[in-house]
Amino acid sequence: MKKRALITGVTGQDGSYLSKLLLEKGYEVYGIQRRSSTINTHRLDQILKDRTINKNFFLHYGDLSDGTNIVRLVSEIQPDEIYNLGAMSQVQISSDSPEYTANIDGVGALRVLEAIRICGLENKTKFYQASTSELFGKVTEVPQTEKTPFYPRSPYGVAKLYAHWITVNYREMYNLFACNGILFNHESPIRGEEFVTRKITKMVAKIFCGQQGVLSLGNLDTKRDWGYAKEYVEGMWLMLQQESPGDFILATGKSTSVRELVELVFRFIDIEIEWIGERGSLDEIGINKKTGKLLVNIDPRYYRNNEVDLLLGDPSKAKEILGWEAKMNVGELAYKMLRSDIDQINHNNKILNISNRIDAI
Ligand code: NAP
Ligand code: F7E
Repeated sequence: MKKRALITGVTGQDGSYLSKLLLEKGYEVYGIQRRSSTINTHRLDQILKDRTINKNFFLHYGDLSDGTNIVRLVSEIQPDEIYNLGAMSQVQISSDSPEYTANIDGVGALRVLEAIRICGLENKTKFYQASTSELFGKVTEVPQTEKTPFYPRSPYGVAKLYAHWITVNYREMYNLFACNGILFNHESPIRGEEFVTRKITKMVAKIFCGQQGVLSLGNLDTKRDWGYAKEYVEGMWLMLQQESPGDFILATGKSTSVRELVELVFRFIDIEIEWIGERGSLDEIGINKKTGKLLVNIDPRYYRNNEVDLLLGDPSKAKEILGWEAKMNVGELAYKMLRSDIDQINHNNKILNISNRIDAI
């Protein structure tokens, strides 16, 4: 019998990488897809077209706000593993839709956990919750470990805090094999375009391909621990393969500011950014040092009221127990994303020479 995995959020960045990984491992993968008026399965195209694996891949319509739908799917599929990746995942937008975010990102996790109980699958189904470094928010120590106190700074962080603790509670109350993966930022060429890494690589790709554009950003001096999503989904799977359940940080252990990332990505296309104006002010701009052309400006719309200034994870526990370690550094990751964005718009086959530059960060 093939193992069966059920994935909420299957159409997202992680859902796509995780589906591929599990299919390669011989699983039957069942994904919950939201009905939408436009096609939302583009990240799954590769899988859907690949006949060697798509026969084990099944999409079902559903929504984390719909408890009866979740119960029915869990009852029909009888999954060995559930990965709860579905979420309204944009931190800033969670302030515009706090109640919706609480319902999906917080109570959504409870609905899945209850579905396992209602279906009597406590001894069969293992549960993974997509927890987040946003729980640390206004950090109380650096680097953050599994023992660092939480201090979320957004409706997203608070909703995920509920999901995190209800997962721990179901583990302790019902002996469920339930794990929280406290994942630090992880990115890829299929990262949503509203996240800062992809926003940067997409605009730099446009500029490289001769299109006009200025990169409008918010706070340049926040720092994130950025890793590669494809490696992180392997960590999710490893958590559910252990003898006993637990909570694990996945991170690279290195932090980079948005400003450094901007400089790095422009350097890949041979542009040196010079910053002009008061550092951290709304008037600060980034220009091409050689030509004086405006390339970066600050747009207050992207500033956050409750900014999370610094995230830096300590992945020692994952290394020790799971044997998991991030391999790709932020330079290689940014290059990979830029290369992919250029390939999507570039038809004149310019070659990017980035030798030595990845090491520059
Ligand atoms: P993502 O690309 O934004 O994907 C989110 C997924 O959730 C999409 O498939 C989305 O469907 C689905 N979804 C949204 N609302 C839903 C609802 N009401 N019911 C069911 N599904 C819904 O996010 P990601 O980067 O893959 O992240 C995966 C998970 O890890 C999320 O829970 C996120 O909060 C968490 N996380 C991410 C990171 C990171 O750096 N990437 C770090 C820590 C934790 P549509 O495609 O239809 O929108
Ligand atoms: O912002 C700053 C912004 O939106 C990163 C989600 O996957 O990771 C992600 O959340 C930083 C922040 O990701 C812009 O203020 C500056 O400090 O790419 P982001 P995030 O908020 O860290 C966590 C771990 C998750 O769990 C989330 O689901 O960049 N920043 N200027 C900007 N950010 C954006 N989006 N756009 C800007 O123009």
